[in-house]
Amino acid sequence: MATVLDMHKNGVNGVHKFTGEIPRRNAQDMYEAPDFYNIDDLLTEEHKMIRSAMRDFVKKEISPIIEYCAEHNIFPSPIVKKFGDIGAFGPTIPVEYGGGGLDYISYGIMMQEIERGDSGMRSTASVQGSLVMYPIYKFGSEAQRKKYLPKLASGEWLGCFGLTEPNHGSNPSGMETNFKDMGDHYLLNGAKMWISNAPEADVAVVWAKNEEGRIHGLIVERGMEGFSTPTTHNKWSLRASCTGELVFDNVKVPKENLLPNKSGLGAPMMCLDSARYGISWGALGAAMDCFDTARRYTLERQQFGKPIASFQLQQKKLAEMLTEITKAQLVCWRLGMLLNEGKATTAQISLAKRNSVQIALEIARESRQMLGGMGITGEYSIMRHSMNLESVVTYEGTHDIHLLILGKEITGIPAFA
Ligand code: TGC
Ligand code: FAD
Repeated sequence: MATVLDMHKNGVNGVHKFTGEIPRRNAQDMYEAPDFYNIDDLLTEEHKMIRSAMRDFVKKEISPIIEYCAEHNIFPSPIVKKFGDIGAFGPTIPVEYGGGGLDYISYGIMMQEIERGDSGMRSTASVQGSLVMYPIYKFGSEAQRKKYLPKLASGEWLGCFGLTEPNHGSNPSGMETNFKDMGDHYLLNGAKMWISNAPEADVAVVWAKNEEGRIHGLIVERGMEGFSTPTTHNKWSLRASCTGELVFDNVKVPKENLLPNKSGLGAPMMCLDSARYGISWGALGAAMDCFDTARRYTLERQQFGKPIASFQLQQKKLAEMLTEITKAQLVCWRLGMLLNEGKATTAQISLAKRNSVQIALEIARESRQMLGGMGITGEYSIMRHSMNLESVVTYEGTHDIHLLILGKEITGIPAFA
């Protein structure tokens, strides 16, 4: 049996790959979003149109296949092109590079709608937009922007982001992946672990240290000799998202693939700011789906001759869920406006990510109980959201790391080490 250390060293690998048709289930997706404080009044007509288009997309393209994919641990590859077609990749990237040229509220709304469907599907979209397209746009050369961004935006190519390593998760500054200047190319060695999209990715934005120990971003393409992306199996969370390793064994990376415009840990951290913001809205979407499912179920389900929604304990749960959802909606909207104005701080983003995921986990757990035995089945989305959120509370900075980021902001004293 593999030990934890073996798994960190060797990865949790397997070999199967699904090649068949994904059956579409005739799932009735009757989702209605809660909006208790009329947040709609804060949105523009464009925001509402984007939301309506994404909601329809999720009902048509994600809800009918997602339970099957999660149950069978299948990444629905055709979704990549479909996300590209609807503009879910890089909505804030300028139009000239294939992006949407939209604001941060639009981005948040998209992530909320997609994660309402499934956190793994939101992972696919937010990694592509915030962690692959964003660094190429922000830190890349003009030639890199032109080469990669349009293909990533359209979904012709899928990307992944390699920061975490077997020995360095919460503390990425300790990374061991490194590259040497060989004159006409760089020689890349090392390994990344827990990388969303990796097994299917065409390109990887990889963070590695140069000979002076300075962190840089490199664009590594599938097919480069010595580069492999073994799949991570045995996940009980994000089962419709593909996760893997990135292994670099003397990979010759062309010099023009180094991101020239920023180095140091601050570069990947800026990408994380954008992705963590997307998760704030996304996890809230999962919470809203759980709430809506529980509300509808309790109105229909009869016990003791009455709908279970008539019992005070059920109403208490629903009232508390709606309170937390409403507070989080306001936090996310305000954070989006601060980002639009270029004023949002990392700690503000940490507060929102941490809060949304925490309330989503609690709401998933409570709503699961409100469905009784039915709550543990794949007939309803709640158990899947619940399991997914166990990854969301860990990736992009764990719950406790975000608490420490807030603690540092409040006191001025870093308590990480
Ligand atoms: P620290 O000393 O605080 O900072 C080191 C340097 O980085 C700069 N910096 C930032 N710059 C811009 N924006 C930010 N948000 C920044 N955060 C830090 C900082 O100014 C400093 O620069 P300089 O020039 O002074 O050197 O760094 P630290 O080593 O003490 O670490 C701080 C800590 C623990 C908060 C940080 O490392 C952290 O956030 N750890 C969590 C790791 C994490 O979030 N990993 C995510 C991996 S990607 C992922 O999970 C994708 S999942 C995707 C999906 O499927 O959806
Ligand atoms: P560790 O850092 O080993 O943490 C273990 C525990 O120790 C946690 O509870 C943590 O909070 C706690 N801890 C650590 N340091 C401290 C401290 N100073 N004080 C108090 N407590 C502490 N990474 C990528 O680079 N790209 C991806 O695309 C990506 N996708 C992912 C997809 C999935 C499904 C998962 C599960 C992870 C993904 N990750 C990705 C990795 C993710 O970012 C890391 O798992 C996360 O940052 C935590 O690192 P770790 O798992 O090594 O945990």
